Amino acid sequence: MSSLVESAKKAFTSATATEKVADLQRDIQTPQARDHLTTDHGVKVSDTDNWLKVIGTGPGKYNGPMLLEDQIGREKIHRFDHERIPERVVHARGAAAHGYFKVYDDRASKYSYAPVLTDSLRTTPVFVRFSTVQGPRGSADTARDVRGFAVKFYTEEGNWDIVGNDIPVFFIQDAIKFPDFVHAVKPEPQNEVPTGQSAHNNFWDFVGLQPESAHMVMWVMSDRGIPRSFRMMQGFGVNTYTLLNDRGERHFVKFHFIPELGVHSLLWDEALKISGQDPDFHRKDLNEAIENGAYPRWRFAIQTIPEDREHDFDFDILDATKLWPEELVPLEEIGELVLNRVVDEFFTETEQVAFCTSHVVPGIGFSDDPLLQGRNFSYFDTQITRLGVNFQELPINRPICPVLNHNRDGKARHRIVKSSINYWPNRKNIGMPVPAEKGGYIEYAQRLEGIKERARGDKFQEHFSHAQLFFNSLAPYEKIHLANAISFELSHCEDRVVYNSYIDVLNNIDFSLAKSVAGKVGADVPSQSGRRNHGKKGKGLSQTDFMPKEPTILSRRIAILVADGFNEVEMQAVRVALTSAKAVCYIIGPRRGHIHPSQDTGSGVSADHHFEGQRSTLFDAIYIPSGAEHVKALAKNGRVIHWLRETFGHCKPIAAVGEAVDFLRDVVQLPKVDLFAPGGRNDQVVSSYGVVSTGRYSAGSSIIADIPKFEA
Ligand code: HDD
Repeated sequence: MSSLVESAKKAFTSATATEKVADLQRDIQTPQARDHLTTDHGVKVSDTDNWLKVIGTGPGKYNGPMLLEDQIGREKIHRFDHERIPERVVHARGAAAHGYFKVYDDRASKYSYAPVLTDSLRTTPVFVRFSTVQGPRGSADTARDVRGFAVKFYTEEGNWDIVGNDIPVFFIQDAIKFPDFVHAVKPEPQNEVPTGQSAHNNFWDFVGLQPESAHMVMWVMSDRGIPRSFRMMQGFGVNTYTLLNDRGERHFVKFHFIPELGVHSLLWDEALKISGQDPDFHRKDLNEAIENGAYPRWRFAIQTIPEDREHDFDFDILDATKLWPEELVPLEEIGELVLNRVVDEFFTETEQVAFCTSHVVPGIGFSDDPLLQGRNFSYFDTQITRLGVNFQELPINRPICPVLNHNRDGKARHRIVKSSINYWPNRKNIGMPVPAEKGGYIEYAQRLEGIKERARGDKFQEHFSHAQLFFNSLAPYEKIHLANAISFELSHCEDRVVYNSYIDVLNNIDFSLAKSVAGKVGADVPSQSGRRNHGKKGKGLSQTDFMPKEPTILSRRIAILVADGFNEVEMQAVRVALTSAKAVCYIIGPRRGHIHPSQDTGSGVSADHHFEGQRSTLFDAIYIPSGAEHVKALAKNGRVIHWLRETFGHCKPIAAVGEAVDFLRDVVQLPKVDLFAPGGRNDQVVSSYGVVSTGRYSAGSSIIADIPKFEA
């Protein structure tokens, strides 16, 4: 490691430092006050506001024509004209962060000799980019969609990329179908509608005719399609990879990331509203959590199958539309992924990061999964279009280990190799660089026999058994959400052929689901089941299987509604209790500015926002302190009443004390108001209810509104 990198590394606190962060310091510029502007060729610029022009010299100064000879003006405009690069053809909208990966011990060494998976003394730097799939760069974060979960591990043996999603299966089995799938889900070609949505004829037409999509469609239409936060999603490598151990044995493997905070979603009504109210909701949430020290964390797990058991299952383990049920192939947790540093510049890091499924390191390999093999071509190719052939030299993409070979030239080459030799073997045969004798990437010697054919294996023909397994495993309210989501989408399809065709697909999964959706969207209601539902359920499919061990409000956003005359002593006590449990509190008042407390209770607070400046959808819970005057003022404000009714409707906790309880019952008219604590005494609020858990995920205390039951 260079001394420059060493010294840059020291500049970081241990919480955020990784070798990659230090490596990036080589390219980070931090302008200081009164630094000079220069051109790109380094010449100081004294005026960047006026183009060089002819100034008339008649009576008074007047503007004459601008002069093309102004090389400074031209450079500024030319550089601007070329600022955009092609956005990703899918997953265009995303947000990313730096962090690290660590394994607990060497238990995975029975599967792999890759040190990143086995050496517990190592901390491997990572860069993780989350994304939506359908929408363009400027689309809203909370669209119903799959979320990308792409992890770049900067290992000492080279970069390893897991380019995964928040859903463990995929829409298609064979990479050759990807362009059709993407054309179908993207906005329609004649009018470029809709943006950031799959609710249109072409998508449902395609998936209706392509039953291999059935399983994945169930996941996307479930609550998984509208996560509360990137930090509350699972990540999956999706494809089947392989691990090679030092005895030369090979295992098939699936990769999983399990969020520490549990798996949580928005409600559809929230997601729709947030799309307009704060389209950057998820990217802000990621940064807010990291900046508040609530570092997003995932446990990393693997599922492995020894090579000789490949054909032991009633599904093909290389089929990406199938999962490996945990009952058959248990998860082994071997490490953790932590994100602890926001990016410094969006374009150079988040936009220019280039993931390739083909980037693996010794000890990790591919399988014959036909989706993965196609992906291994596609990603490298797409990066050349987006970023140029030297994309791996860009700071965010370059490995932390040495890179040296005889690849040369191409657009935007940065590295300068000082050598007369750019081929192998060479007459001098003196090295610089030679093939590695040890530690090189070794392909597994796989025995193959078969007939060259455009076809798919027999087990690739069955499409509904895992879709049924997923559906059966959902909690009753999750099933309702799923049926409502499909009904929403199909009601945006005008073509009767399209929505009728999808009812046939649903009827192969579950008769009652098909009937309920058909009834809603005006399709032909099936009179009998298309296929018997096998009735089996699986572990780890419902989000309810991922509750954190202890209920937590870590990083949850809590709005404290106040008006002049609130009880500050009580409010501050509750706020301290909430923030010490690591929730993030915001004061919302009638104006952004000073809010006066009731007499003798304090000196007042400064509101972070006013009632019209935010919406309830952007918070996980609300707390209203006591105070007669303040409650009277809140009661006169229609927006406040809307905040509270909406919060209640979205099944979120509402805490109220003293007069605020009566206000909720009499003015806001929330049902079940008898469940609110009579409250009022500060010690009661703080000591008994110091930790206000978010009710949707774990029933809280009696100052929290009851959670309405989901009913069909
Ligand atoms: Fe893909 C991007 C995930 C199938 C071709 N894909 C992309 C990204 C993610 C995934 C997370 C964004 C990476 C980033 O943040 O830059 N893709 C998946 C998963 C798949 C999958 C989990 C199924 C298992 N993808 C898939 C297939 C193909 C592609 C079958 C082509 C044959 N994907 C691409 C791409 C993208 C991409 C066109 C667009 C931008 C990019 O690669 O860098 O090459």
